[in-house]
Amino acid sequence: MRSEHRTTPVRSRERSTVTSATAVAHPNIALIKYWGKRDEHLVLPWTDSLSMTLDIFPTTTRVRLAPEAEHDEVTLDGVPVAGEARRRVVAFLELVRERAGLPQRAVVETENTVPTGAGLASSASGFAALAVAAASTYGLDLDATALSRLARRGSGSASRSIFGGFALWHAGRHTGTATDTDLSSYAEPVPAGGLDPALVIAVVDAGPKAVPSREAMRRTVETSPLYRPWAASSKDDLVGMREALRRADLDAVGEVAERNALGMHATMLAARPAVRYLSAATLTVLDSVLRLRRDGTPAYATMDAGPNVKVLCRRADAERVAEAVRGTVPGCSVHIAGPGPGARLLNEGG
Ligand code: 2P0
Repeated sequence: MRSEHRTTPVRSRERSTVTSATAVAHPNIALIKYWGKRDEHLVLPWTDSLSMTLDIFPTTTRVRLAPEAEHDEVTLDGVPVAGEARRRVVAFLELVRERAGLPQRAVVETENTVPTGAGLASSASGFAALAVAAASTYGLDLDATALSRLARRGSGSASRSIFGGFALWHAGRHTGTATDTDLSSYAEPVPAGGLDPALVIAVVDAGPKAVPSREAMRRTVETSPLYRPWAASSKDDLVGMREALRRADLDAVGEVAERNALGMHATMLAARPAVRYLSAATLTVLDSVLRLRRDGTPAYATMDAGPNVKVLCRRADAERVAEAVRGTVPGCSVHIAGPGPGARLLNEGG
C-alpha cells in the first residue's frame, strides 16, 4: 500500500526548492538491535531499537535537480551506482518527488568514508544524508521527526542517524491504517548525560557481506524458531537499557547491549538456512573482550550484519581496549568512535 499522505506541511515549490543541497550524516551502532520488518514497503520493524550515532565515518550527499534528465544519476565516490543499490535510491527519490509534487530527476553524488557493505551501517548514514539533502532540494519542509520517518523508508537504521548521541527508534503502532502506523514509527533522541562512552570498532573484514541484511532479516523472521522469543526479550532489554542510560551505568549498558546482539545472532543461526555473519576472527575479538573484562576493564561487544566487532567501553579506556583488540587478528584495523552529531545540511545552492 502506498503512503501518499503528507506528514508535514509542504512549501510551495516556487518559494523553497533549491538547485542543490548537500547533507552530512554519520553511521550509528545499535545497542538494542533492529532485526526484522513487519512491513517491508513502509519499513516498519517488529521491535524498538536504540543506537549511538558515531563521530567518525561520515557520509556526504549532494542532491542536484536535473530538469533535462530522463533518469536519476547516482554515484558513490565518483563511480556510477547500478543494480539494487541504485534501485533503492531511485525508489526513495520517487517518494520525495511524490510528496513534493515535483517530477524532476536528480543527480545524487555520495562520498562515503565507511567501508560499504561491511556491516558498519553505511545505509544508515547514506539514507539519512540523502533524506536531508533530497528534502531540501525538493522543497519539503520537514522537522527532525518527519525527516526520521522519511529516512526510515530508505533504510530502517537511517531513521536513527537523523539524531546525534543516543536515539530510540519506535517500532510504532502495530494496528490501524497504513498512515497511522507510518506516522507512529520514528526515532527520537535519548538523554545519556554522564556517560562518556566510546565504541572501538574492529574491522576484521571490510569486504561486502555474503547475505544482504534485508534478505537475512526476512529469512530470520520467516524461518527462525528463535525470532519471536528474541523479539519478546528485546522489549525487556530496551527497558533495562533506558534505565542503564538514565543512571549512566556503562556496565549495565554494555551487559544489555552484548546479550541483545548475541541473541540477534542466535536468531540468525537458527534460521533455515542459517545466516552466519560471525567469523573465526569475530570470535577471536570476542575472546579478547572477555579477557579485558576479566582483567578489570569494562568492555562489551556488539556485532551487526557482518563479522566486525564494536566494543563499548569508557572513553578513558578506549586506547587500551583498541590496543588489546588490534593485536588479536592479523590485518584487523581498529577505529575509536565517540557519540557524534545528527544529520545536517551543509549548504543550499541554487
Ligand atoms: C541495527 N542492522 O539495528 C541492525 C542490527 C543490522 C544488525 O539496521 O532493510 O540496513 O535497509 O531497513 O537498516 C541493518 O539494516 O536494513 C541494521 P533495511 P538496515 O543497526
